[in-house]
Amino acid sequence: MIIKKLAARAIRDSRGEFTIEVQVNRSRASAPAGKSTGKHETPAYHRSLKWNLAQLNSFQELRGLTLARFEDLEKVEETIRRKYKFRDARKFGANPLFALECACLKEIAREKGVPLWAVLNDKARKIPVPVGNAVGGGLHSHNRNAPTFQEFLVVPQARSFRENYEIMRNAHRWLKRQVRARTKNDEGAWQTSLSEEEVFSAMTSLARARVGTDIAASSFYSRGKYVYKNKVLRKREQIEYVLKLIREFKLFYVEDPLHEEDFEGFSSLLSRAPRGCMIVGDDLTATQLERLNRAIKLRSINAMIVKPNQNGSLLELKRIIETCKKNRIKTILSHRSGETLDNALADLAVGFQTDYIKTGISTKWREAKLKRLAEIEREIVN
Ligand code: 2PG
Ligand code: MG
Repeated sequence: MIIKKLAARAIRDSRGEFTIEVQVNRSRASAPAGKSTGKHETPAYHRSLKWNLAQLNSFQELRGLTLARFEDLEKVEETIRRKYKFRDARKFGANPLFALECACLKEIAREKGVPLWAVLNDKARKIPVPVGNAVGGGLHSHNRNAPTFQEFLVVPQARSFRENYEIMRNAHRWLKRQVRARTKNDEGAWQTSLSEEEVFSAMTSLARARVGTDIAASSFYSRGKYVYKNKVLRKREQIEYVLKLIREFKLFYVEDPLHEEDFEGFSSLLSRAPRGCMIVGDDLTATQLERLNRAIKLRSINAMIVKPNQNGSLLELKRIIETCKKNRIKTILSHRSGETLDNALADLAVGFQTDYIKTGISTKWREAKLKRLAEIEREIVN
């Protein structure tokens, strides 16, 4: 594939905010946007969205590049480094870099007549298990009385993706009444006024699914304490509280139980958590290899969220996922709370063979990824 046409434009995401879409020849890709962003994420843009759009629209040096496989993204990154004298292409901005690289991969796939996942790994056979956000609180909620925890997650237990999707949809439907919800939040999860414990309690009766949560603890951590609606906990108390919830509600998946700098707190929690319970880093690791290496050294996590636009470079994403696999850390490829209709996340999860994919359950932005996963399952089986 030779880059002939390169264009970038601003489009609106699911929250109605502007984000970037990049077109390479006939393929387009876009980047999502987070709200509960980690402090250590790669900045979304170099100067601004406007600056990155102008740069991409006049980027002559990228035109004429020949790309045939995933590893050729190195040519794209090298061209960016050279033009701007950056030591690292990610300095260009995570969103434009990710959208550009993803559009290149889509165009390679289109020209070859293969699905996108096959450009990453044509031997991929496993469809990741979906982790679906069913009930929400924290920063993603517009309800003042929402629980402090950000996400209440359904982790279905069937063998096939088709069945898993069905389980998640049923759980989402059933939970509406259980949590007395009328509206959905940014990710299509139900908004509720119930407490953390009440939501977990409803979720324990779900059939064929385990229960998870994204505590997103950095979002309510202030001056050394965890500030809830109705209580304030110190670090030690927060660890005890999370352990109590894990035991009482048999939580299978716990993301960001402590704030984003507390590698030690994560390790003491992990060392006391029941076997098989996933202690997941998101804001802690922020999809950065150095932070993953630190988490490995300190045994802080046994699972990690990987968000393409928390990093920007798909080459680096591959290194991160490989490092996780080598160290028996489960991987979860994840959407953002502000999403576009791009469904590439599904192909990336299959291509990278991550263990899980966190995509939400309801609304068209989340369904785009889930429907694509169902389609990939059919492509792989046939
Ligand atoms: C998270 C994400 C996605 P955001 O914290 O895991 O659910 O939120 O995109 O707002 O960072
Ligand atoms: Mg998170």
